[in-house]
Amino acid sequence: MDRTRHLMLAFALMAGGSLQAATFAPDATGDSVDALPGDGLCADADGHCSLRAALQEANALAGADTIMLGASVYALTRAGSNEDASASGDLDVDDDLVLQGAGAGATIIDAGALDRVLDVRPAAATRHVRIEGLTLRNGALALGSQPPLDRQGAGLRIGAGVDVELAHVDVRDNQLTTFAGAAGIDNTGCLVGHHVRVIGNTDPAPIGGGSAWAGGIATDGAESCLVLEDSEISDNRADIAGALLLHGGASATLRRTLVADNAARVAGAMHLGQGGVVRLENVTVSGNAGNPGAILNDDGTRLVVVDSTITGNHASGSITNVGGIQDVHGGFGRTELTNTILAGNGPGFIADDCVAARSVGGGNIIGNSAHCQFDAQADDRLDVDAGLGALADNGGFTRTHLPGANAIDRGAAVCSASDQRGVARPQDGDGDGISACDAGAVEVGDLDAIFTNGFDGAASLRAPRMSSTLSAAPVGAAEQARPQGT
Ligand SMILES: [Ca+2]
Ligand SMILES: [Ca+2]
Ligand SMILES: [Ca+2]
Ligand SMILES: [Ca+2]
Repeated sequence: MDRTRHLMLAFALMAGGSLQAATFAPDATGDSVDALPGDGLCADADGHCSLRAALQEANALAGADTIMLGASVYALTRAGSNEDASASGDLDVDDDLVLQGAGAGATIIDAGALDRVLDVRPAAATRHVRIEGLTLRNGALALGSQPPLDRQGAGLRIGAGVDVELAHVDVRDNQLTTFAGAAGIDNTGCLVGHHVRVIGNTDPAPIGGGSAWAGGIATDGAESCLVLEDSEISDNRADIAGALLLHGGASATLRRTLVADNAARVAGAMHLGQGGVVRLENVTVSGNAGNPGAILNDDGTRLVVVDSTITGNHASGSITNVGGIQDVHGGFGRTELTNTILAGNGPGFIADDCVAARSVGGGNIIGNSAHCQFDAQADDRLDVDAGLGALADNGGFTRTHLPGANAIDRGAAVCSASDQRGVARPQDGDGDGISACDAGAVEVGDLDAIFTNGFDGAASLRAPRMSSTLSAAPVGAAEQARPQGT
């Protein structure tokens, strides 16, 4: 974009009044600063509009502006962390904004390990920021680089009072070596996302030798919120929680989401504490390693797990209490399971799959109920083989485990409207002509004959049928019909 067009955008802004939104489309991938923030002109000293210059301008102009990024790598090269006006280091967002890329695989903002990538500053009044179709990667925050309360979120930090929507955004390969906070996303505002992937964010120190609290996402405070749908949190690593840390009374909801292969000294996947309500619905928690391997429900949080699969999580370290879910409340705890498979976790010195949980809606499979203190309903199935397949692409946005005969059409009386992949529930998965809920995050139907061809678990149980509701509603259509970002 030439200088004239930048100027025309500025005139359009002024002609429409001070609150009319401006749109900036950077024409340069270099990391130059704006020559005069606030003049409505995205232009560096050479007349080019960079991402940083566009952001400086958008911050300076009142109202919700839009920055449109093309399919390029936008590398941050201006060293100087702990600066909050987008002049150096990370990119600071200090006003309502839409930041739109050309897709997570195409538009990449790379911090080159010189600071965090993106910092959405706290706001006294509610602020709305929408980020779509891009990747935030290679942020790095190191010990001593920031004041004590400013050491968080190497990929993305969301300040208090800000609503951030993420759509088709990857936050990956960010590193945090400081005390507290998360390597990937640190959130004290309200984060709502769909098709978000938080992958490979780590404290680079060995497990047990590091100090970053969360690998993937940390959410702090009763005023915060976190809702993720059709998303993935995987391969993250830190000290307290590999994937997700909730504290200070924070609540969260994950739907149709995969949490896999995260690791920590404490909770391999999730550490939940200090109150709040955490809801997992059509979620797979698989292959995480820590103590416990999957989820530590600590200190007053209510954990509601519905239509989910929690398997293959490993108790690791010098003390290995529980492989799956550990609720420290004891007795029957504050962990509530409905139509969920909790199996194949361990080994744990106390228990393999769980300590202290109650069945609410029934239909659960507990693979090893020994020492589980599980408060069961009549239709829960204890100490049976869930027959789970390997974590694999079975359709939908995220990988899943297909269930076996003990789960298919033998779940709870009531389940959610679709499974983790977006396949409608319930289906007739056992071929007896009656549709019934399957336990766990996957509802088996005719479509799975495609994915399980030759797999002798679930597929062999199903008699051929002439038609099904699934054939009329393939995964893609179901995905498009789903409400998003709510
Ligand atoms: Ca603005
Ligand atoms: Ca900065
Ligand atoms: Ca079924
Ligand atoms: Ca059936």
